[in-house]
Amino acid sequence: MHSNHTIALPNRPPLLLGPTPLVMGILNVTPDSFSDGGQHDRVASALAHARQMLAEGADIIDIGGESTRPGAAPVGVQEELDRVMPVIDALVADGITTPISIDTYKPLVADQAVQAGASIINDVHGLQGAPEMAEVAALHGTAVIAMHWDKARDPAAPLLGAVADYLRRSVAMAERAGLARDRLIVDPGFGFAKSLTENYALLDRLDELAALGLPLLVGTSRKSMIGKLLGNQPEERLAGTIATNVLGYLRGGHIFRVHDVRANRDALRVAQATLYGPPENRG
Ligand code: 7PM
Repeated sequence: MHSNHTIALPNRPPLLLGPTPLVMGILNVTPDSFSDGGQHDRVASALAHARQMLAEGADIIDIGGESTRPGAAPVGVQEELDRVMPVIDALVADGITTPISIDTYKPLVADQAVQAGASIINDVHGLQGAPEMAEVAALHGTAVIAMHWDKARDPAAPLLGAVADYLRRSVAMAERAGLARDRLIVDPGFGFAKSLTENYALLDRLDELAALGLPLLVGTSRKSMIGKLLGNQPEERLAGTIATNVLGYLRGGHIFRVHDVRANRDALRVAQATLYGPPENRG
């Protein structure tokens, strides 16, 4: 059911991906999140949120300066750096050794974040937005999450083939820059230029992407594919999120990007026990 992968990371033990699901906790660093007390308060609340997600069992912390959101106003490089760098510095100063991923499509932000201690680049442009991105990853030997987001996709072409072809191009871009394909994780990009029907078809057919031979990340947490179905607000989408993640796991997913770490992790552990037996029977 789950393919096994060892993903090397700079200055860290490798990520081991296979039957045991990994949970990536989302750490949003935005001007309006949590605090109006200025820079110091913002960093302090981000650090507290990261510590909480680690206590809840997060395996990776994903830091995003919200430059990458569909429909959001683009954020400048300096603004994005001002948001994310103090938080990465604070996590490192705090002695956190859990791998940090940087959610950015900007090579300069990725480069700075990795130099400060991030070991994974989470690129919603799948290395296809800027040729320098694959070079930054290759230079530092980071892992890369290549997500599918094709705003120019032909809506008449079959979705699964289009996503797989796009991700194969991401792999080719990585290899051309000297980044080995065994450092890549792929992600179908739920909610990114896809209809509701397409998002659910992608989830149901996630197993078909296993043909790429790479580990799969699932990012559905609190997204509108759940809210449109249930008619609820983002904070009310945990049950729906868990359903998508358990199904994504059943279809071969390895990493689950979530806001609510504990509940998703609990659900995924139960799913793992169902497929592979409880820990006492697994050796
Ligand atoms: C507004 C719209 C705010 C969309 C936030 C979002 C993914 C990601 C995001 C994903 C990977 C969110 C998204 N989604 N990175 N970054 N995969 N790899 O809901 O699905 O978090 S941003």
